[in-house]
Amino acid sequence: MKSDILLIAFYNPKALGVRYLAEALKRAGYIPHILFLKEYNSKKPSEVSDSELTLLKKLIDDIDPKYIGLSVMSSLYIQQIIRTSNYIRDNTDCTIIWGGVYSTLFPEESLNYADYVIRGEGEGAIVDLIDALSEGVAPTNIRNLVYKVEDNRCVENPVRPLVQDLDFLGYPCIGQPNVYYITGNKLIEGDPQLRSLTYETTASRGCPFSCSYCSTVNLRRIYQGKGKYVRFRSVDSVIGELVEAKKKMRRLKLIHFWDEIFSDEKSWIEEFSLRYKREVGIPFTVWGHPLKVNEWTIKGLVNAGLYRMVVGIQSGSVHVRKHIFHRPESQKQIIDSSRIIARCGVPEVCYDFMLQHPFESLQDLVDTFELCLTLEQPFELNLHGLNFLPGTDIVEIAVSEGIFTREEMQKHVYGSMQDQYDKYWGYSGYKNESEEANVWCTLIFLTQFRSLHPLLRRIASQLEAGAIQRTAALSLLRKVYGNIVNVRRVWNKAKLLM
Ligand code: B12
Ligand code: SF4
Repeated sequence: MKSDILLIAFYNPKALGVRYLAEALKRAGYIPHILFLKEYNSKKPSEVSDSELTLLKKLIDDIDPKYIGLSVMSSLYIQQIIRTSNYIRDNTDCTIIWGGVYSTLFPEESLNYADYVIRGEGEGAIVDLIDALSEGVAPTNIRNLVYKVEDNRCVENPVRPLVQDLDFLGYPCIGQPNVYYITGNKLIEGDPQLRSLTYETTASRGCPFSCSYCSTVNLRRIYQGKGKYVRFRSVDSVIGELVEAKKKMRRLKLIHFWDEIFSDEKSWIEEFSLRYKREVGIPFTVWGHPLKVNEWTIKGLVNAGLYRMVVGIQSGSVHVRKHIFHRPESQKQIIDSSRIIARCGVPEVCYDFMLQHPFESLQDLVDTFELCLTLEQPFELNLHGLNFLPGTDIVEIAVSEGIFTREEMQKHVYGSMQDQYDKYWGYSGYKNESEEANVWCTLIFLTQFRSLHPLLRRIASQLEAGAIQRTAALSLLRKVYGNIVNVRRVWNKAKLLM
């Protein structure tokens, strides 16, 4: 019988990457086990505890795998992965393989902790690697593989072409045997997905845009000349997966499409909206981009059951968007897209902004405020800070503009998990400490309430004329309306569940 392999995903019991890898390994005759280590917490994830590591050791002893694959998706919790990986190395004889976005972008650093690194899409490479190792063959010719040779030199094999026919990969595994979840100092057997109210999937891979703060651009560069980067599954495959998920998940209430940007391809949307409504019929959410919004697509999606759309705008300042974030959309295109979304009746719309980063002047905040006043209501705002992800173009911009030295930047991108999440949500760290900047952020936050617009305009013009604001009163207003936002969110969720 072919040997067992344990795949570990961190801070995300839904992780699609390991579920696709498990499917590929299963097809090749292996017995994949999946461990989801730690729950997903978008604001305050806790560190991997000693007793969670002990549970991991016990699990490894029980399964007795030869190979352990770690999915290293984000640099934000890289310290936790290193700690876990070192623990496995010190306490077992297993061969350690790292893969995922971080390992793809930083294979050499990853090899400090792993025996092998697989770059890019891993379905084909992991099967080839385990086949070779099991047969005692040197894996040196395997594409996507990165490994060390005797003089400690790191060899990076070329990546194989991108899988063009995504349907060929099948569906990400759910509800299979041999799935475990360690979180809150407990080990729970069984796939946590089966108990969830939501199912997550992607109908495509890749994104056509090139935002400077996003690792997607770096991934695309690695795959230059290796086939089309943005690829779509067939509608048939997506619907087939969702119908199966619906059968397995008795409590299923909502589907999240995790495509970086959801399709706007006319014939695809036409077929999808017809079949989704008929065969799946569960509300769903998508991520969108102002340049991918058109009346025809959004109407089709609403008709199919689109419940919530999150659209990245990131800044109302043309300068920040164009020159810092490398986002090509104009002010008019953003406003037009918000009108289309409103006209099509998307039930929940959320606009995403990254504020209070070191590139932002007060005028940029004023521009964001003005833009938010113009966006078609109703909408929610998701305001957060900027994470400098290692290797992204914005890191180079920050260094070349003298905002940070390379050493300071290193500290930022490899800061502790909590520090990084605080920078993302609390804007701390790079925070523009000026009282005025904070007031503008409060005004921006409040634009999601149309009834406040006359008051906000009055305060803004006083502010622009140099008048001092009663900041205590404003922060109280923000608190009150912040609570309203929270209650509205819970209420909407409750409505959906009912
Ligand atoms: C969906 C998504 C999410 C989802 C789910 C995250 C997840 N881990 O599954 C949600 C919304 C929860 C999310 C949250 C976050 N995300 Co996110 N997310 C994505 C997105 C758009 C797609 C990921 C996906 O599901 N792809 C489809 C699957 C099939 O592909 P895959 O996961 O890459 O897996 C393949 C390969 O990587 C490889 N592989 C993966 N694991 C392994 C393991 C082994 C052993 C091997 C051999 C191979 C291998 O093989 C897989 C199959 O081909 C990516 C963008 C991107 N292009 O990847 C960002 C991305 C991964 N996210 C990112 C970030 C920063 C985050 C957050 C930290 C944001 C925040 N500040 O809170 C959190 C972290 C959450 C978490 N615990 O991972 C960054 C990571 C970059 C970095 N350097 O850190 C990315 C790249 C986007 C970006 N901004 O650049 N995210
Ligand atoms: S649109 Fe989103 S996924 Fe695409 S490059 Fe920009 S931030 Fe990344």
